[in-house]
Amino acid sequence: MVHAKKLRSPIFFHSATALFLSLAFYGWILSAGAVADAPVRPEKPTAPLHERRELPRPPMPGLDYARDELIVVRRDRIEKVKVAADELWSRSFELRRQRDVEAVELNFFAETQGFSPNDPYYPYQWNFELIDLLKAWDSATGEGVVVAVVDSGVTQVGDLAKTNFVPGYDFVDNDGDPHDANGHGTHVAGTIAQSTNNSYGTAGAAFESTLMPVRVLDRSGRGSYYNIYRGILWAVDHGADVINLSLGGAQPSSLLERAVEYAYDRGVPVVAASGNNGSTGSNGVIYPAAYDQFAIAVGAVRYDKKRVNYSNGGNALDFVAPGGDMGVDQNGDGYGDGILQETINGFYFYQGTSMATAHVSGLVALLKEIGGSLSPDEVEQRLMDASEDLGSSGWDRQYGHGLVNAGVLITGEGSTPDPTPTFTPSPTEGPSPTTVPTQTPTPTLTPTPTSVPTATPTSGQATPTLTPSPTPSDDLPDWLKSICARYPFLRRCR
Ligand SMILES: [Ca+2]
Ligand SMILES: [Ca+2]
Ligand SMILES: [Ca+2]
Repeated sequence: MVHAKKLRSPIFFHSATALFLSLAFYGWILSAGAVADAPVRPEKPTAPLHERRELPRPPMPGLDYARDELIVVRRDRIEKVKVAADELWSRSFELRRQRDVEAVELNFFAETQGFSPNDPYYPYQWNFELIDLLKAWDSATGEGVVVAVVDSGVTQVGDLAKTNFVPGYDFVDNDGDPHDANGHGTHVAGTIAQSTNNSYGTAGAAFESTLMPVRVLDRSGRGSYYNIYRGILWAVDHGADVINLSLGGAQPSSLLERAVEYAYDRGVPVVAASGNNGSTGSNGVIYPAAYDQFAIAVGAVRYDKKRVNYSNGGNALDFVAPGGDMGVDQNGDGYGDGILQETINGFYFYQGTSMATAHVSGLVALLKEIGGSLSPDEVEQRLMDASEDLGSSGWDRQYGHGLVNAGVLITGEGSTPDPTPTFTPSPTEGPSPTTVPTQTPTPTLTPTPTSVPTATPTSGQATPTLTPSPTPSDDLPDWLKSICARYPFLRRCR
């Protein structure tokens, strides 16, 4: 199993070297108008890991039942019988042989019949449940809202085939084909708008929104501030309604600040990653997320809603969203708790503030569908009103205003917004160009892909149903077939 610690691969600098490099790079970037491809950070990107694991068959919808109970229908009464979980089958067989028993059934659970997608890997998307997306989908799916993914490009993999796109641009190769040579941008795009309810793969947060792929990061997941600047401006000028920036660098830059200000001034919310090197000092948030006035900075929590140790905090942090923690399996599905989407080479769990950022961009798309022309400040206020306060009471450096919640954001129901006044970071604590990074400058603009479930998703059920549709194997004896028709998940029936 992979540990989050290892994934971060921090590279620490001797402070004198760091000072030299930061000054050198800052000066260079400012004057580097023509040098488009200067790397913004000298350190190596975090290497992708290649642990391959096959995803098991997703559970069938409707197969939720009490694991230690049988319902016995006798001629004159109905009984609920407690049994050991591993004896469900043998006990049901025994009971059925009793003379007065007319039927033995599992004690199934029913549920409300709101929209639930049929994507077979949806059951692995704990991250969507954590922010109550299902509740939002009855009212909003992002239709008509253009989300620019300014990233490593987007490749239209199988589970983006039914997703809406507008043309994008490739600032790395300077052409109109923003394909993804890294995998990061495609994964992020999946979280925002994976084709959903298409009986394939996973779901996306705002699956009827329209993606605008803008490629500014290369094959290794790196990109120059200059290209990022151009990408943001291009997205604004070409009709983006929301800009997702699952990227950032440790160095402040007037270029990046101007870019996010440009978007803000034109009413386009910019959602940006807080960084993955675990820094939570007052200046822990990376750039451009740290430009608090213009960008919505997003950190990461895991399944238990705790901040993940890689997630940067700081005065500029606004919200947290699910970013995942591959080092634990708190939801017990047999996989480290990453964020599962399809990327260029299959369905991967990734973790990072990049993933968290994509969730918030998706939520902004949902909000903009129903809220019309909300300004970036209004969007942020709505998110704030719909966030679940975590950590110390009110705004704090590790969780910002707390965990975003799509259900509350879109339906206005579900939890009580925290009325605490918002924190205003002191301007004197702001970054300066000569800041010596005391922590790792954020590794790359990429998160850390981890285990790779092999991607041959089986077709999902068209509609969840309360009775399983059995497919007993032909090898079974007749007497067993009839049992398996009712209880196809029993060990002897597989
Ligand atoms: Ca899908
Ligand atoms: Ca898990
Ligand atoms: Ca708090």
